[in-house]
Amino acid sequence: YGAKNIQKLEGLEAVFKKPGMYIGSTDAKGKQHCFIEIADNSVDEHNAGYCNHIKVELFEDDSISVEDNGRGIPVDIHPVHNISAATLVVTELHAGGKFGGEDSSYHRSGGLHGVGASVVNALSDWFEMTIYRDGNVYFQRFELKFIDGKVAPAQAVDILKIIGECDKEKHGTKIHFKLNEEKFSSKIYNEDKDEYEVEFYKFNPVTIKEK
Ligand code: 0RA
Repeated sequence: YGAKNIQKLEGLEAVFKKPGMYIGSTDAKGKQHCFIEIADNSVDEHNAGYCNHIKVELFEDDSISVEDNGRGIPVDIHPVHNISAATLVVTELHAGGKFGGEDSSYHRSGGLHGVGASVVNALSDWFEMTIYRDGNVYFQRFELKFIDGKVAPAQAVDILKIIGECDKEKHGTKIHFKLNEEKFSSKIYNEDKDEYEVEFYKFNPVTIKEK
């Protein structure tokens, strides 16, 4: 574990300790914000012209999945960090802005405060990323863990791995996460049901599924 990794862990611990600093609040609005952070990445991919379908599923365990048919988060190994680009995106604070530099297609256009997927990962009991690219299905799961009595958010259960094959033509990204209930005062994603419905309506079709 190099100094760089320790830094990263501290960053996500800070998110877990003071979520409001990163997502505004820890009520239903804050949960909604987390969903939007994830959905915005897919919307960005749509705006870039690579994705024409975004599917959102709200599960009975209160977890949410967002799946798009974009290019899929890049899976190549970062030469400096020695981990996959996709892992960096979901574990490094503001990785979206830093990752590829000026020319990178990896910059955010939407986003409320641009805090990104890593913040949502830090606040999630579990967070799963599935990427479809070049006929391969890549998968990585993260969990919130307590190590020596200290919280360690977004701990990778394993590295990003190929778990199967898919149609060569298939490409896209699916993020499925369950926020940590103790961090949020609300069970649901918006106290105002109308507004809740409106926010999700943008991402129709929405299905509610049993996990
Ligand atoms: C940067 C480059 C490429 C894809 C993405 C970002 C990307 C990120 C997310 C996050 C959620 N859905 C996404 N879809 C795409 C593609 C780079 C390449 O293939 O050359």
